[in-house]
Amino acid sequence: MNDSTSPGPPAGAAADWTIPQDWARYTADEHRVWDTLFARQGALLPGRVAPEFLDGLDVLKLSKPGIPDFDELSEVLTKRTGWRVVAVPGLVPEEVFFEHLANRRFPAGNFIRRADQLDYLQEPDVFHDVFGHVPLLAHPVFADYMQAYGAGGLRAMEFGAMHRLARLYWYTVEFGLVRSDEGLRIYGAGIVSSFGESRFALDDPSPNRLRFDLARVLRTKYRIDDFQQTYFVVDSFEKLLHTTLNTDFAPLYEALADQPDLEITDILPDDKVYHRGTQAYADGKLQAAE
Ligand code: HBI
Ligand code: FE
Repeated sequence: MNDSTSPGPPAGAAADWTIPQDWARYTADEHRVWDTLFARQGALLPGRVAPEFLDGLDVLKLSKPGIPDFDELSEVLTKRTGWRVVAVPGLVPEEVFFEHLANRRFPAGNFIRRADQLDYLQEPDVFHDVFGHVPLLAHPVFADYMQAYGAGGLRAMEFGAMHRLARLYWYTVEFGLVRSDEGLRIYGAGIVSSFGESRFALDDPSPNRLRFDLARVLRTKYRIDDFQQTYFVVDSFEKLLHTTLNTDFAPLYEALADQPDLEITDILPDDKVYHRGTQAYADGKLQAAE
């Protein structure tokens, strides 16, 4: 009996919205799109991306040409961190998504963008999900964070705090940066899988880069249709996991209830600022839009 608020699974999908990946169905063109995207990011990411991401690519043998077979991927991944990759037709309702993460199942789109859409993505496709998200699931600490996030998401729904957990996901799992001895590094899947944003996120003077603070992120709005205008930097994956596991979210939600949301480009007096953005990109876009 599914919750009346969310639609049931589409035809052909199981109650948890999973579908067969049907790997044999992919065409040579679709495999070629994956190879093109992989080659572009593979050339761009070394020196930009957290080294743990590259280790994940390596361990999961993702440099093998063509769209990965989720069963093969899950074989290796479960031995490492207990995670599996399951195929879904696209975005799934929040509670279905959290339930999968809480059980160490990563729901990955089984479709890939067209060759004329390399840089534009409506919904997370197999390249965003598998190239962007899966390599870090081979890293034990990050794998535990993702499971803790899923469990936290299920609890957040009871507090009506889903929108806050969505922000935490957005500013870490999707668009997070991490500190390293050599400087800031990318780890968010939304950046890692994007040719343009893999450079913008680290090099462009436009966006803010602020030190991650849980309460701060839970108050901060985000946008889904363009490059981010603020990135949050975690000290390490260990600290991100520790914070998530050791925070009692209920009193935190209480405390945040009467604090106003923060605009995307806001910088607070007690923010630790790695870079105060010029916001030129956003202004440029806005001018273009006017
Ligand atoms: N469904 N397949 C899929 N992939 C996602 O990344 C995803 C989702 N549903 C909801 C969702 N993400 C976000 O709302 C998260 O913040 C929960
Ligand atoms: Fe994603």
